[in-house]
Amino acid sequence: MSKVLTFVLLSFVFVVNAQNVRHIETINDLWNFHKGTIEKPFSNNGTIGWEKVDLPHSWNKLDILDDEDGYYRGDGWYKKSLNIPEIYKDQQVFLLLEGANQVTSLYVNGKKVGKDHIGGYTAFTHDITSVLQPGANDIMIKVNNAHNDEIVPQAADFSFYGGIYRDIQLIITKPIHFEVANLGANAVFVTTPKVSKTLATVNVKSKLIRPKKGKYLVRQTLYDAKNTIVKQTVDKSSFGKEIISEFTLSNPNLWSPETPYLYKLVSEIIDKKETVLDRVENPVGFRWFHFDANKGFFINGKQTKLIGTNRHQDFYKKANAVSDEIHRNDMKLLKEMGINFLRIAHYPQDPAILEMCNKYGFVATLEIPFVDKAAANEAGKQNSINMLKEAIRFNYNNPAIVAWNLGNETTMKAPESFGEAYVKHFIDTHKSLAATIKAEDPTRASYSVFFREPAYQDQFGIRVTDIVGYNKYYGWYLNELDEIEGELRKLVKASLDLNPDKAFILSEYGGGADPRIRSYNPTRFDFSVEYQFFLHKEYMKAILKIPEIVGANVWNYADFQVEHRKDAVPHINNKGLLTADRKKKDAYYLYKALLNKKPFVAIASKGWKNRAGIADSETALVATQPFTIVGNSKDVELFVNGKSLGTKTFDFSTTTFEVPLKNGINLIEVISTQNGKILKDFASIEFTLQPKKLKSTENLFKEIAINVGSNCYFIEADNMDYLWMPDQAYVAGSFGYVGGEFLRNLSKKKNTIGTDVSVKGTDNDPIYQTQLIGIDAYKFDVPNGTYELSLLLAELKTKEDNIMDVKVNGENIWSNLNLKAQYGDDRGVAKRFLVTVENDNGITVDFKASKGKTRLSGIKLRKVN
Ligand code: GCB
Ligand code: CA
Repeated sequence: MSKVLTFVLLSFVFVVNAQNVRHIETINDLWNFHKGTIEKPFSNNGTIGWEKVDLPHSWNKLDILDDEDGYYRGDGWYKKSLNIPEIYKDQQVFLLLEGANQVTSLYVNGKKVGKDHIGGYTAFTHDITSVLQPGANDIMIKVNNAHNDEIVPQAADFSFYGGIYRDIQLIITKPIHFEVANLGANAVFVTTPKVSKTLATVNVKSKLIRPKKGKYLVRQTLYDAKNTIVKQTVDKSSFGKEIISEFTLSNPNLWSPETPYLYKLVSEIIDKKETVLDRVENPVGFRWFHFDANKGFFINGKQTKLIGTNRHQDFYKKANAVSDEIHRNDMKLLKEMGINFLRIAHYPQDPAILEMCNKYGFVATLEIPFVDKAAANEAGKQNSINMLKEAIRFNYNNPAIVAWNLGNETTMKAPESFGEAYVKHFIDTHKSLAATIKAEDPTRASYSVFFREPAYQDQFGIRVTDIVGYNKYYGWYLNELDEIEGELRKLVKASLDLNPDKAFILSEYGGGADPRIRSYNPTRFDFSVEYQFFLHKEYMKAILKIPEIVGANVWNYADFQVEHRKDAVPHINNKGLLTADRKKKDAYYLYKALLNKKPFVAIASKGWKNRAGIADSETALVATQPFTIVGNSKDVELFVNGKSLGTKTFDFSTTTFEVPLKNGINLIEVISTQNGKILKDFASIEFTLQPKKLKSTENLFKEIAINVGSNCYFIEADNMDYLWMPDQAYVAGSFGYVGGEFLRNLSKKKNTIGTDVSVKGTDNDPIYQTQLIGIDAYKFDVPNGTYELSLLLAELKTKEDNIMDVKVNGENIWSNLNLKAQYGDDRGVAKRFLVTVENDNGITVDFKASKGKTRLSGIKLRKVN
């Protein structure tokens, strides 16, 4: 009893003391920033013309998204005057930069400090004590994000944003302290060499910066999750030597995805009088794990299928300058979705990410940005090794991490195409990196991720890590949805045939979805939210069926910005389950229904609020459309405008109702019960009912917009959610096209609808990217009246000349139209015409080519009078 009391008191004393032994503060506010090179950086020219910025900061926040190719890659300068607080006598002062992309030089009072830091994603620390002066100190930091042959990434499907995009910490210690700058920023290394249900060993390696003389001790104190001391040891330190502290704990609370129990380890330097001189905290999680190539991943003896996502550090219009709050919110949304696995791709990320992986129980892998291609020269190899060491040392004490990944799709650019010297460095880099992982951290698996068939990698002998990952986009870049399971089985078998003991992770899979694109007839590469939903459903079925897929990560948690991407939204890779500004897409709810353990039901498409459709019949005042409901209960009842449509049973957490929708607001409600708990979701849908016959007197025609050449609806998000309907072949009494074919993308054996050209002069690329080629006419069987007719056109990547005439009801409205000659390449053009219909014949728009082919991307008709 009395012992417990002493411990409680002790811990109280420590907390008070803690303030006094190591000072850490962020210095993010009010930097002066200048983009570009500076002739005389240290001439006293002040900061006139400099911009005031706060960290995290990137100078590429907006230039990724504009219509111009490329983004600024060069120097950026940060400058600040800093008064260093006097905390201790003879204090040591450090600057820790959590991340700056990608070469960073530090100058204090005009003097260069240390070497340039190479690599944009790892933390590093400089000791600035010797260059400080009393009072104000000039801190200048130059960051450069230009391409550099000696630094990875050389190429990748993400943007290499420049800037100091993570926190800077000012760290002040006493002259005696735990080493701060050990290749990065951590020098206390915690492992748990033996863990079982009954006993765990903790091993702590540390190094002291201390005077030769004097007796200094290292005290390790382990606290449980209630902040109660459960163990304490004290070890002697001798000058210049690493200190190893080791102790055991019986009946440890184990860390696992279900119960991510964390202890806290406080490492202190004390003197004979037990005065605390320095203090460092680390999380400790007790778990043991292994990968079995046939049976899967085991943690604490329990087989656990690892399911989760990949994640980039990227946010809409913020580049990579993402706050800790956003990082933590991402992790919270993933927790809500129910994952137990996170691939931190394609580079080390903010400490906030791993903090939350530890707390939420996400098993994690972490990698360096050796992506697509090697920096194939000696310096490039050394830089890669160094980066990996920094990554491992800085992130070492996170129990969530189970594997270090040396690279991603490193054979993306066929090595042999760069010649022999490249191949040699390339192979050597893989081997050295794999060896570095084993040397730095034998407690975790080494890992590498590829995308080509296993045999391709083997010709170079680069499948040298403990486990392997594959990125495969069946049902997207290649193959159709119904081939996913078969293809995955073949791939896993090929990998295991070559290396029977290397566990297989499906490190990436997914497909793009633009929340503005919706379809009841989704097809591969149409970027509809619905296609993405079906794709993930097929993948999850297959992944859960194949035991040799030890783990899987969706590509990607959220959409991210890439300069060179030309998808539905140019510059955005939209394979996210959430948008780049973190709005949930339908597939997010599917995963939540499948993975999260709490009772859950949702209308998957509730984010799609403005809808339209053609009335079921000439006299009907409703149009019937499918609604998919997701949930983890047995069944669900759906109500539309208060009327029940009955109850349906979930199959693989999904079920679909055919719902009649009337013109105006429709309230959809779903109700389900699970273990006596009532679950509900609802959506309010604003519906535009289009008459089946445009001359209907019950339901008058007002306006229609058609996404010509597409099976998809398109929502003009930045235009009051204005809705474009999918196209149809002409139906008498209604509307539609006559003649022509949907434009298809035939490259890379895709044969998909539409094309992936970034269209100039518009944000509504998907309207223009889909079109009818060789169209003869577009017809609307509308009543007499005056109409506003809009035609949307674009000539995308055409070679030959195309000239056409457009007529309405026989009258020329647009003659000798040569889009390319008159408007330039790849530009969206929209024109409005007034048309009067008097003879009951409706509207026929005729297209006739005098050279090449006719085309049409979108058409809109509005009755004016
Ligand atoms: C991959 C890459 C990833 C890309 C992704 C894609 O395999 O590893 O960086 O973003 O494919 O979307 O194509
Ligand atoms: Ca179109």
